[in-house]
Amino acid sequence: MSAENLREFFDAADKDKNGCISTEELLSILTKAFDGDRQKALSVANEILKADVNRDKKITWEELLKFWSDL
Ligand SMILES: [Ca+2]
Ligand SMILES: [Ca+2]
Repeated sequence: MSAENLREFFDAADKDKNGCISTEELLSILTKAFDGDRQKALSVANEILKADVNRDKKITWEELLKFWSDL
């Protein structure tokens, strides 16, 4: 995945456009991506939430980009 794809994912996930992805926003986009499979969405969300380094349950673009470039 390129940084551009990542940005698209971020913008799509950040529905209220407040500059960060909340746990709910993350679950909502993942559940949709996995055709309503909430179990799968939850397990992927748990992986992505590792990007939340300051543990405020929100992922900023900086956090996501850092997480992605460290993979
Ligand atoms: Ca948001
Ligand atoms: Ca955070």
